[in-house]
Amino acid sequence: MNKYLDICEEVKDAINRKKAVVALESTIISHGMPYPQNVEMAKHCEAIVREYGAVPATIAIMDGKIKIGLSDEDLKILATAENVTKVSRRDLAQVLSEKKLGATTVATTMICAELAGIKFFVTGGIGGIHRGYEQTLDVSADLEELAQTDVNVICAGAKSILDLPRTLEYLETKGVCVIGYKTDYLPQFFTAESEYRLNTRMDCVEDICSLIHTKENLGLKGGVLITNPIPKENSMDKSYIDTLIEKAVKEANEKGIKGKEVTPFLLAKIVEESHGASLKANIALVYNNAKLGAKLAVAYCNE
Ligand code: PSU
Ligand code: MN
Repeated sequence: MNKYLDICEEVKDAINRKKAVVALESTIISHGMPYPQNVEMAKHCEAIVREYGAVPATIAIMDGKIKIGLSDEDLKILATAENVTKVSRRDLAQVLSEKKLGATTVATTMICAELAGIKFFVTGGIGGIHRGYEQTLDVSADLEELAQTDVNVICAGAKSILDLPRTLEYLETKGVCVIGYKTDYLPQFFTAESEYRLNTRMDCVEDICSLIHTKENLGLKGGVLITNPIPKENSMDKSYIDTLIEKAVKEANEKGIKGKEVTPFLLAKIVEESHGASLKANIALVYNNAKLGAKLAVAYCNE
């Protein structure tokens, strides 16, 4: 086993017995949502994964180790500490070697999950190509990771804080299969639908698992991206949320926010401007993803 891995007993046992395990990220806790909703979300996500028959494995960087399977106390630290580093691929070796406290992004959670032998990973939304990419070259490392790391990611699409058509083009170029679960269109995080048509739609977990097995048998690298629309009853009004997003992106530009600060800034701004309505939607879609992720992990093991 990799010397940096610190896997809790329950997760280790499930991996060894080839039982269903679902990885969960921690940047969504430390940088994606305010306290105390972030820690409640993290705990309830784990409960949902269990309810659907899989073992949850939340991942973070602590004390020079990649910790997989966190205690309630660990979750509270990530949710409240001021000094949590947002760890993407670039930052992983540094944060480990300096023994700093780190929260893993989608990219880094994929790296760590693969090291541990975990095949499925649930998040809210992935990073992508930012608007204004022509000037900034701001492309999330999440996209590169999906192209090279064998972990399948369940998300609610991506927020329109990003340039979604370019994000889809990039994923196509990198050979990432994007599946719409019960939808023909890319879910747009806060809203169930968008105008961006996907190449692949699947309506049951068995079909998705069969595609994943086929990809693996072919030796094709990278993760499959399963996009799961926010439930209808939680879906927000599109023109309302789009207005808030426009405003947040404009403010980020004016303030000269750059690099890894961009996404957390936009997420916090949108929560503030919507008086918490976007946070409620965000939490609902994560729960919905946790359910689908657990079902997929179980179906994959049963094949
Ligand atoms: N998008 C969301 N919520 C999040 C993130 C993205 O809607 O919490 C987090 C994820 O951890 C993702 C990271 O991997 O932000 C992307 O950051 P960047 O754009 O700096 O790559
Ligand atoms: Mn970026």
